[in-house]
Amino acid sequence: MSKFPKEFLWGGAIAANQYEGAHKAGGKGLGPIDYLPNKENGRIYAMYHPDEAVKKDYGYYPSHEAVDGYHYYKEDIKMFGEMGFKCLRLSISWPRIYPTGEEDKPNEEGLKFYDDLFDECHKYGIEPVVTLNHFDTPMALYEKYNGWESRKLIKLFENYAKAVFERYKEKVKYWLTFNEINILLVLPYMGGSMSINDAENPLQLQYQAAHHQLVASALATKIAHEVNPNNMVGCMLAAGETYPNTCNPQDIWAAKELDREGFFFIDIQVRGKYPSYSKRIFKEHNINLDIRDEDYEALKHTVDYVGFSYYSTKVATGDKELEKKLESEKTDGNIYASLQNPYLERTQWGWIVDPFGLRITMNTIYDRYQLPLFVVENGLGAKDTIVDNQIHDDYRVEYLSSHIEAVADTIEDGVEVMGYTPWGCIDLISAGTGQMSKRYGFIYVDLDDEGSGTRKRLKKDSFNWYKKVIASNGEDL
Ligand code: P53
Repeated sequence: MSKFPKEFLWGGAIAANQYEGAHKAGGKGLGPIDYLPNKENGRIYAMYHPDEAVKKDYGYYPSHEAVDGYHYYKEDIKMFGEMGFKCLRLSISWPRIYPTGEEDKPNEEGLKFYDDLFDECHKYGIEPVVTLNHFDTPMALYEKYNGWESRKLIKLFENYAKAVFERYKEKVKYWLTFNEINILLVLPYMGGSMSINDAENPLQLQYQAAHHQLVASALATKIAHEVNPNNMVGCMLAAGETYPNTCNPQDIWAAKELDREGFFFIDIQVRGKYPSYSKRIFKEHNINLDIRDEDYEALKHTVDYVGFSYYSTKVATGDKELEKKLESEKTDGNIYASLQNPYLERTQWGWIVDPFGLRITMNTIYDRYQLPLFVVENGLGAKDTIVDNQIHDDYRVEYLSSHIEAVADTIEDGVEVMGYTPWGCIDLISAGTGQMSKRYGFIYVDLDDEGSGTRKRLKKDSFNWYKKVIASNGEDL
């Protein structure tokens, strides 16, 4: 018997800025990703120095055409349908709807595009799961207001959210507000802020921007429920438990503190108020937030479920000397770097592979919030090779099946799980590196790191494997 509930939402996940391309089509405004170069031209550096980066002409920008989902979506959704997807997580590009963020009326061409896209999903019985902001705040708002550092963004986001909730009332029921909202503290430019690196007290600006997003997220949740009481709105955390490097209490504390950095956001989105530990953190870092009475009211509009991405766990130490010594040996991972974990393997990009960690992470989150969880990102970024027009990606199948097994165990632990949408169900541009060669998909896209290729689609072996997984409701792994 399958451990997964009958209505379990199997699917996949993509995001506008990494999938669609067509960065100026239909009146679209630009977003932050449109200014980031590929890895060879220093994408990581640019993410930390956006002021410098936006002035440069890098020649090639991976997001501008991406995998051309804007023109291929019918073909792609048909293939998702063939795999039996019950849902598709995708994002609406805010600058497609409000090119500068401040227009009086939404851009009809942008709205129409998503209308057609959602219709296409429903043709195959695929329920859209829609992220309102996946690294996609209109660039004009970065330039004019330093993005989310400004309170102005709250109202502008509300307008945008209201426009799409009303427009897609009959077509979309599942929403997520901000993708990996905790990214603001790690990669502020991706999260929606501009000038943080030169600031005297960067954390002051980051937490103020976070506050504005949290209020905006709560107000969007309120509107979603008013527009349609059946709407389900989730928050979205870049998750992954932090393990202590040893059983030294200092290490335990360091791990707890790092996890709280992310839980800070979700505590507010789920509980409707600031967590008690935030006072001490603000005091330690000399942070004084502008929080108004109306904000406290707004925050009371809490989410219906907790969405999260999971790629790996991380390891922390409270020993400052050791931390410094190991700095250069740290391994990359989804937004956070980590000390090595000697018990676990790593991917070609150095990310720790830890399926059991998914069960641990989900149990922690559920114990904390007792809300349904939705695994809205998980997956293996790997190089694929084509042999005789085939791609034998058994490594991807192994990664995903072990993680799905962990989700099944978590369900047996008593955790409510709504669904599972592996990241990049079709190959797309990597957020962290801008590479095409870091592939996650069941569907291969013919495109390389420099933007050359036909963008033709090709099924990988994992395509038929996932189809079987869905057909058996997670039994046949
Ligand atoms: P990639 C980096 C920067 C921003 C978001 O990551 C990230 C990461 C991870 O390095 O996290 C999420 O493409 C994000 C997706 C992203 C995915 O992880 O760097 O929500 O947009 O593509 C995977 O391999």
